[in-house]
Amino acid sequence: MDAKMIERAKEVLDNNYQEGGFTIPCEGLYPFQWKWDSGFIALGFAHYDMVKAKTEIETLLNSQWGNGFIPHIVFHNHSDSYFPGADFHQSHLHEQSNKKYPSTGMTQPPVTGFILEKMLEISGHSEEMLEFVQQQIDKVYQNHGYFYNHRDLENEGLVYIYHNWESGTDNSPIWDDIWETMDPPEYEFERRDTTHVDPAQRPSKREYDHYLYIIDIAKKYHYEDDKIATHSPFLVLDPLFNAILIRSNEALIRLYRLLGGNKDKIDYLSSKLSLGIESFNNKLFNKELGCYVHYDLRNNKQLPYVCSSSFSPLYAGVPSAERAKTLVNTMLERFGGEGRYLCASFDPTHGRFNPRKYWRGPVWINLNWLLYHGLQRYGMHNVAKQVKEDTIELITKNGFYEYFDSRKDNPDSPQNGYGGNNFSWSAALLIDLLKEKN
Ligand code: 2M8
Repeated sequence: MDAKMIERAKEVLDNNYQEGGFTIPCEGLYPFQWKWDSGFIALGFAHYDMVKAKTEIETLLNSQWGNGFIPHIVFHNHSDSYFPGADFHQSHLHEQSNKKYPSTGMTQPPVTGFILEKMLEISGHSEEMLEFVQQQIDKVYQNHGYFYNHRDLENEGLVYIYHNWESGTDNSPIWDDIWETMDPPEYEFERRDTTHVDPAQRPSKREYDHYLYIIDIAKKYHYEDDKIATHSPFLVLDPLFNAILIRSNEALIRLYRLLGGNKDKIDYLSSKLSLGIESFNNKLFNKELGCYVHYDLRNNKQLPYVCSSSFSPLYAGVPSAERAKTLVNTMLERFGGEGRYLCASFDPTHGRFNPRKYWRGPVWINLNWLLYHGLQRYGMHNVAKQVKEDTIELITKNGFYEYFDSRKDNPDSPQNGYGGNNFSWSAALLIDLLKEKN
């Protein structure tokens, strides 16, 4: 069975691979290269086609801007099947943007650091792969430098995001609180996503108005970070984004040690890492909820909601052993139980939970993959095993969907897979989970 699933997963990835040397998340719905998708995709390829895995990373890093920024979407190709495209985002407005590769002017969680380390592991620490790491690592380092130089307003080792699309968890109910502080104009535009996917599984038109409005503000200031920090109504410390940055710092430190030399870079990353962990625990932990939460910098307050990102700091070694137990209790109490797959993307006990809609409740494979490894890191092998088995079962029963219903007996439909089908990171991460040597 595993072998058959791996073959099917490879087919999904190979079909989504494009001539330009990058892989689309899925046909129609997402026709370009996305930053964090590309990392997970490279991890899947690394198990059977290292050339494609390396190309995926190289292609993404080629789109880097002069200031170290790496965009969330790179428009390598033309496609009318997605809105908003290159014409709307206008990355050329930023002085240091990459004029060869049109892109968005926002970013996404920086997974590339830990992905490079994973690729090296999978290659069996081959000379060839080490050489590849040597060629690419400084670009990733510069990307981290960009975050600490431009996105860490309080110099606390935590970086902000200025748009929900930067979080990766695009229409999480957490953002509802921020939408309440805004009143964007009604935009006129043609949605493309809802021509590929049932609108009940996608964000609303009004939510898109907010998304577009924040981009318009950033464009007005030519995507300059200090102006965005002053004017964007959305300015958030996201636990998932910061956990990924810290985990990638850790990977870069280990990789630089392997390569030898680079003492300044190792020292820099180490100081940001320890500062980040300390601030994370002071600022983003919510005792009443027993987990990490988002922090709204614009209004100086925590956003007190539990979502799958709340547990992601496990992956970066942020909590103490005791705090990690608290986190897992919170996860099991609210998200677990007989009738549920782990781990819903938003608190199933909360009124804003929606089991079918995008990031407002369904299970996402990339979050499960991060949680699985985070739980392993803390020696919580039973819960980790459950997350892994649930992930495999969801894909095996339903197919390579983008997201899944967490209810085992779904009263709405026997089909628990939603959003796009033949979705790349669901395939890539399934390969990684099944190939893992236990
Ligand atoms: C989704 O986001 C894009 C915008 O970036 C969209 O809805 O159009 C998110 O799930 C995001 O995390 C993901 O990277 C992207 C492509 O899979 O799709």
